[in-house]
Amino acid sequence: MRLLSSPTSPFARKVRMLIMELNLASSIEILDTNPLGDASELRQLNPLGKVPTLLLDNGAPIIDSPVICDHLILQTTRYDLLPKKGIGRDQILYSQALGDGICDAAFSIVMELRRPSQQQSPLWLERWEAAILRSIAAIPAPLVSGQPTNLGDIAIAVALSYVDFRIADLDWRSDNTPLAIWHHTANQWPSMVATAPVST
Ligand SMILES: N[C@@H](CCC(=O)N[C@@H](CS)C(=O)NCC(=O)O)C(=O)O
Repeated sequence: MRLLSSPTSPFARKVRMLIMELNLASSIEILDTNPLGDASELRQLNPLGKVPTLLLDNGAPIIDSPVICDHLILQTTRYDLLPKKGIGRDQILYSQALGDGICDAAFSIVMELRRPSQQQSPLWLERWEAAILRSIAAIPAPLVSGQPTNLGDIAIAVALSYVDFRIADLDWRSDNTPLAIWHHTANQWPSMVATAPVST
């Protein structure tokens, strides 16, 4: 299998972390791809032109990080990370959606701030920032911090690190101390350390 990925994409990071947690690193080749550059192979596989995109050995693409994660967990039967059904599954998918939504809003802020200042929308910048802070406040408190216990933990850890990486001056910690303590430990998980983004 091949994963079209980017070193700074939080969605790709979530999948790369899961690959490590599932011990699949030797069977998935990671291909660095810049979705904002000349990404013709990416667009052929994924008309949305987004990373991550997983290419199966049979040539079929799988797009959208939650779908990729679900596929990999099903293949490895690691249902502790995402059960096949039940309330536990719903809660984990809620956390994942919250984490991914935080990343969507943070990515939008990054892109908006790259536009000429006179074209930037203060209204949208404020809406995205407010959505990030509201969502962080709504994150269900993770109980275990020694290792990621499920896909939701991975998504939340990645999202908080992406906010730190791209919107470093946003103070989300003051009002969310237990989460900040949990995130400090999560930052030391081997799969977090190995996938940490480098500024571009
Ligand atoms: N819902 C998608 C979001 C993926 C996404 O937005 N990826 C960004 C990079 S962080 C991207 O490739 N953007 C390229 C573009 O929007 O043209 C997922 O979870 O995989």
